Amino acid sequence: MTTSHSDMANAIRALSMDAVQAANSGHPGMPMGMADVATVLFTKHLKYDPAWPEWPNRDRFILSAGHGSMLIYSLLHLTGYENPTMEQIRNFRQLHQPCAGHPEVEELPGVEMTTGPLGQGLATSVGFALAERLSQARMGDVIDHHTYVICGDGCLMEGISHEAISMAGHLKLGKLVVLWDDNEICIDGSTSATVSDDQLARFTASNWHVQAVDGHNPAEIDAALEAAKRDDRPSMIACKTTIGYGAPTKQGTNGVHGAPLGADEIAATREALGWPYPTFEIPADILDAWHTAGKRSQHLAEQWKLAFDGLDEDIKADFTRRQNKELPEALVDAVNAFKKENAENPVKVATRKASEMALGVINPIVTETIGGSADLTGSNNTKTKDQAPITGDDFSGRYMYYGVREFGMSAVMNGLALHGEYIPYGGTFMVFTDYCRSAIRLSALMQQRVIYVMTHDSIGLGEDGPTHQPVEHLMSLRAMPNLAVYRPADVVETAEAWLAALQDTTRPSILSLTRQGLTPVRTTHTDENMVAKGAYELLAADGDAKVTIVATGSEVELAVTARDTLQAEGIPTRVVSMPCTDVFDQQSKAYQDEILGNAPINVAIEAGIKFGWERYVGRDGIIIGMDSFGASAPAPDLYKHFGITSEAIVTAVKNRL
Ligand SMILES: Cc1ncc(C[n+]2csc(CCOP(=O)(O)OP(=O)(O)O)c2C)c(N)n1
Ligand SMILES: [Mg+2]
Repeated sequence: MTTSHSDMANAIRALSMDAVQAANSGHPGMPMGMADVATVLFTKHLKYDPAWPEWPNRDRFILSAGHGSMLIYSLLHLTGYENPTMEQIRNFRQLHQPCAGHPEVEELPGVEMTTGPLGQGLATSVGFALAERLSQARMGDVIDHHTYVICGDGCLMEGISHEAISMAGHLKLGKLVVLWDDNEICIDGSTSATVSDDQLARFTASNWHVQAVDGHNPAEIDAALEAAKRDDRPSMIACKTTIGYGAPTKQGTNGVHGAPLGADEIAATREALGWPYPTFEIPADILDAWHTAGKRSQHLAEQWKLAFDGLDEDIKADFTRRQNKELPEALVDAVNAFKKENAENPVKVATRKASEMALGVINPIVTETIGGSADLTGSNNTKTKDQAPITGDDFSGRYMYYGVREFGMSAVMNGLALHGEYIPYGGTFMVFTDYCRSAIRLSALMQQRVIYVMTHDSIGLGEDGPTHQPVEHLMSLRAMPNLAVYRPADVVETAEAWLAALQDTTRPSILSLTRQGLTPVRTTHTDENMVAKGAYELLAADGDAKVTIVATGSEVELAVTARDTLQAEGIPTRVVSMPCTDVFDQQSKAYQDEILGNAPINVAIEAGIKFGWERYVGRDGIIIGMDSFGASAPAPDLYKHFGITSEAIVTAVKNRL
């Protein structure tokens, strides 16, 4: 006897409503509404092997509507992944349990990314689909998979959906398939109150293939998925569904979006669906049918392993190295040679230029970097000579012209990193980290090595004025957990920051780089990566230190000049360069004490908000920085106007003596 489609879909519905009820919180409506679509996808189309979740050529499935997390937990359990177990599903949303409120990538194999911030799953899926194209261009058909997304009304209302749809259409990402849960319900009620876009026309306008189906009709869903796979454009399937399908009095309303159904409604739903089984119980025949579906692609995974084994040794070794996040051995020596050359022949350049110089060494060696910029390539200095552009017709290149889509770029970079073989880096102006921020936050939360090249990092950018001058950005980014913000002071420090960022495999980095030229401060070579310590003593005091000046990036040279003046006047002064507070905070207390020292007078200087520097110089410390937005004028005038000068340091110190 074959198990019916509806029995299989009802298993998802039952687990979802029961888990939400047990947790007394969560979102039953979406999984119940999309159960039919998900059942067709996971039993007939998605290529995956629960016994080998990391299979590199698996299809990727992204639940962009992350609030419907019980959908993916149900699917993983039913198809036979080791986790979540039924016990873990019973512990939905509990501490130290893998079935978190929203899906978290490091909790469960099979969850490809952390979702919940609406729209970002959709945008990140563009990065997954792009990574597939890049890998196929490099390795041939051994990488050949689809990327499927389930998104909701909310995902499509978010602005980032436009960036994502536009990029995917432009890049002709034909193996990206989006299933839209077209249930016409959001939290506040009917979507008719907030949106009247013709979504199909919107996707069509961006060069997508579109279809509309009854999301409760398995044959229609199946046929649409077939057609989507045949078409060489990215595909969107609008699936008309009833949110909370099966709940007699609550389905089709916002009441079922994000609250437990309640015991009575659950009993009535069991009745209505013809699901007489007890809470958290799946009859053996239905579970068997799901397990069988879960084994559908196992032979493909085995064939893939043989095909992979047959590849050239070099290609295999390189692929495995990238997947393991190991860097080519030649990198460290090459960076050290570059540092030595630049310490011995120092040049005054902007750190954005220094970054380009460093990339000139890094990119030919680390061939997994995928560079890019959000339409500021010439300003961010992100492209090196050896990088050809990636286009919809040729994915062999290594440089993405992301267009003016900062948030989209950042989400795509997350997808590139999550796919497993690439180290994405991308640039825009530092002030527009605000546009990227939610994706930066997901890079950090998901522990992904994404490198943000953020140039024009202070009032030092000059005439473009306060709209373009970051002020609070550095400190606010430093406040984000698991993000390393590097603000190097010259060419050598920039190279060290790049190396540190590349070597940090479980954390994104921001490189905060100047527009204006900087006087070199590191003119004695050492192989040691000083930036990787977070902070270090750049110049010792001549005598018993009376003053410690802590500075970052473009202000380190001001600290050096101030030290010269103070020393000349008999005031022993040390300079600490602090390119990365995040890394410094992780050093031993002994190291931190040694670097911060015990001089009676402590100064911090940075062309950014003063807020936060008390942490390093104490409440009695002198903090030279900003309290307001910037202004439009030449950079030297602005530094004077805002009092961020070496003279200001000297005067403040003398006032304390
Ligand atoms: C960026 C973002 N804004 C707001 C929310 C809070 N939120 C979660 S679900 C939701 C409504 C989503 O509506 P829809 O996508 O139609 O989901 P459905 O109610 O159909 O399940 C909102 C506003 C969020 N998770 N992310
Ligand atoms: Mg909805």
